[in-house]
Amino acid sequence: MTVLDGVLRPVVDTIEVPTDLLVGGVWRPAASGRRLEVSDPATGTVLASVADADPHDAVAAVDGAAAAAAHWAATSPRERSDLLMRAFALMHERSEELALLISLENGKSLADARAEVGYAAEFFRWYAEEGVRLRGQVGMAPSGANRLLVTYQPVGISVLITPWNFPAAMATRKIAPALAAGCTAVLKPAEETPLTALAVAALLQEAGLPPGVVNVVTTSEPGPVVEAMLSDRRTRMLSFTGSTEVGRLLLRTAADHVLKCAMELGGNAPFVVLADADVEAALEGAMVAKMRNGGQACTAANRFFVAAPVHDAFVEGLVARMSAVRVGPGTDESAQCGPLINAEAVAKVDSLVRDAIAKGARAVLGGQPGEGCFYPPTVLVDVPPDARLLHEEIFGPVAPVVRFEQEEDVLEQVNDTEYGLVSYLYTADLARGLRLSEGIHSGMVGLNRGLVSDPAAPFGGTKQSGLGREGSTEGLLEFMEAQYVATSW
Ligand code: TXE
Repeated sequence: MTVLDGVLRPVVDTIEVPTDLLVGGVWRPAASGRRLEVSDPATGTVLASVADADPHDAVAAVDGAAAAAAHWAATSPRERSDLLMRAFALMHERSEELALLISLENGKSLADARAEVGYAAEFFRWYAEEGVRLRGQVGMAPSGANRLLVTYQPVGISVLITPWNFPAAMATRKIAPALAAGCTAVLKPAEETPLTALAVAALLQEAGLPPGVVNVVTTSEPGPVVEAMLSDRRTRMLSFTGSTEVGRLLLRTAADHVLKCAMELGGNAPFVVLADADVEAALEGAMVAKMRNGGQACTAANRFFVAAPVHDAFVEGLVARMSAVRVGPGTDESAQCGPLINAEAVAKVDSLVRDAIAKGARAVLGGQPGEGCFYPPTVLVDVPPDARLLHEEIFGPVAPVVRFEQEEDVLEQVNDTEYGLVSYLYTADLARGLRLSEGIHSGMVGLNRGLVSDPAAPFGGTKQSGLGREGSTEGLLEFMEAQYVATSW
């Protein structure tokens, strides 16, 4: 058990939470000796300090991944699968402690944190199963001259960069397919939530992770540290989840080295309620799509488009449900919505709400920041088309509602965004829903569902929401390269 400072020790007593870097199978401090403080967004209390890496540490982590690469790529799919299965079982065993840790450093409610741990663990299980099922192809060239043998090889050393909003699930969604594919990896978690990532790495070690297969680098300076990782000639793959802005920056660096990239970026999800929809079901879905993680999810419903005949009933129901949400520190068992991640996030949400109100929107619930990092559930109506929050990711518990008359007009508004991650659509007519889904430019559609995430499904977006998919077989293939052998017999 590693030493923890601050208040974390008495709270998380049964889970091993290292606070150093994991490099080549060894936990060690940053070369500079610097530390990075991690605090609870609900109270501002410092929970612990972790190693604060610089570019030298980043290169050492790539050294670790490189030293393990050949051996790991040569292990059998079954061996890799067994490790992932053990990690799955351990994650379940430790789910309460992990949920508490997530809730402490991220602020989300314990219910959301428990759901995240369950979801995160499923990636270990799903890829444990999928990794042993992968098949290549054999075909005959159309000319009949030769046979075409296609097999899949691990892409190589992968740099995994994760955000703070799902600190466990975003890590396992990348680690599990990378390991199943036979890749070694360097994980760089968000500076706000490094403890969960370190706990996941410790759990993998307990499951039997060989040295160097996963390395973890925590830092307060992601720019130069990630630059050093991506510029290292041994790195072959970048898997990133975060803002479109940073994603764009990293794609430029990746271009210099022609790295394979999987990018999960921002979203601006529309939530459309057609006139024939079951309003109660739509409200239930809306609460999940909007309020999971206090709205801090790339899949969060960002814009509500509601057909005129059901608009008032929907708004009334939404206000009733949103006003009943209990806001408080995530670790308080009765809280349903925790604080936002930090003061900047509160300022961003506030500026988006102020802008909408200045342009004519009305707050029928909330609309003013709370104490500290808390922002109350907010419902805005009569939101004009030029309000910034219809075009930018809100990342908070704010629901802007737009009334529409015609189905044709709503499709145009839905697609009027640079993002294309997920859309939600409620209608009683399945054929109509499927037809509309085809006209929506997004990688995922929740048809009469407010939650789309599933380890077995290809998660990802179109347009500026990203490149590639995570989860499902597609997520495994992101970490692989097809190799074709031409031969005659
Ligand atoms: O994300 P960043 P932030 C969106 C959301 C949110 C906004 C800002 O709208 O309000 O982004 O959040 C690393 N080089 N999403 O600032 O900065 C960083 O350390 C290399 C959507 O927290 O993109 C972290 O590991 N790496 C999103 C990761 O990038 C850099 C989830 C994400 O941080 C870097 C999070 C740099 N120069 C925020 N700068 C989603 N799609 O779910 C930062 N990072």
